[in-house]
Amino acid sequence: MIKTQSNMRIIDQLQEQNNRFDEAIESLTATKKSLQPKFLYDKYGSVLFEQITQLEEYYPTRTELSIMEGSLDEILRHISSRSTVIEFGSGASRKIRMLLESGMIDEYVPIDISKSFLMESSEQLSVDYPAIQVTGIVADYTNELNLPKELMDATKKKTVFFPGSTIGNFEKKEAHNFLSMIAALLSSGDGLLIGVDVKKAPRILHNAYNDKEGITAKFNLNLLTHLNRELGADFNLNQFEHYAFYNAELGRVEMHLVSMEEQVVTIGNKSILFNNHETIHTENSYKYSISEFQQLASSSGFVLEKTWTDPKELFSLHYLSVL
Ligand code: AVJ
Repeated sequence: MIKTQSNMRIIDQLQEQNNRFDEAIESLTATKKSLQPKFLYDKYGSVLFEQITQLEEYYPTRTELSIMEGSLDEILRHISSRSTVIEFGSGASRKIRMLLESGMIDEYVPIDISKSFLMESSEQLSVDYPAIQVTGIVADYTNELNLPKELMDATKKKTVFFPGSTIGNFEKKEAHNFLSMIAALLSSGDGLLIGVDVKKAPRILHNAYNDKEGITAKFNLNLLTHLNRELGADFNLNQFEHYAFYNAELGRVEMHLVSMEEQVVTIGNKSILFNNHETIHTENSYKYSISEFQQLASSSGFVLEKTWTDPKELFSLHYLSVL
């Protein structure tokens, strides 16, 4: 456990998982090559994602923030005072500040896979909000998650905050399982505040994942740098190209890395053959119409309290509770 401020602690659950790259090797040696999007988030990947959120073409972050600003009082009315807020994939923690400002929250639990990023933002928040206990957890929440016992106290009101449409990274079935897991974690009267990207014109979606400056391409390619460093792989970044498109039939943006020649990549004692133009599928970003998401939420054990959206219905924010 790491402590720098008296109201801050970091619990690292990732350290124990020394096999956390086994999945990467397994999915790279499958017939259809893929890599889980969580491997996008090393330190530099988290920085690049922050840059993506500032891009003109990337509407989700800006739109979600504007929805939150416009309806903040109403959102806060759903959150019980003196409650604990647990955030999955906290990243730079910009949105959470709007909730912490309210003075209603006495414990904040950010959970993120990027340790250095989590430590920095937890430290800053504990300085800025000395009355709030900040418990940062370094973990891969797509695998099993063990929250500290005292957090599981059912008498303590809890709100889970899952912004940014990260739920879109999950397959439909997995999204259902993940939401059900959160519902099971909560007690009667607790809630989930979740941001979900909405289906829209393919051109807008296409541009959001194919920005002019090429930041999304860098973000995608950095995954290979991450594997080179962590696994001693020898991916040559000049021989792979970013490719992202909207798959309308499946309602998702797909991100791939395309091998631009026939080549062999070595990872440890494994040699992986890439055909020319063969791709590694690195991310899915599912989009949900508002009613599709509402149905998913109620089938996962939640009761819909309220949905907020922006005037163009680009993005949606939902407050769900458990009975
Ligand atoms: C963090 C998963 C919500 O899917 O839009 C941004 C990640 N990938 N640009 C998304 C991402 C490419 C982002 N999520």
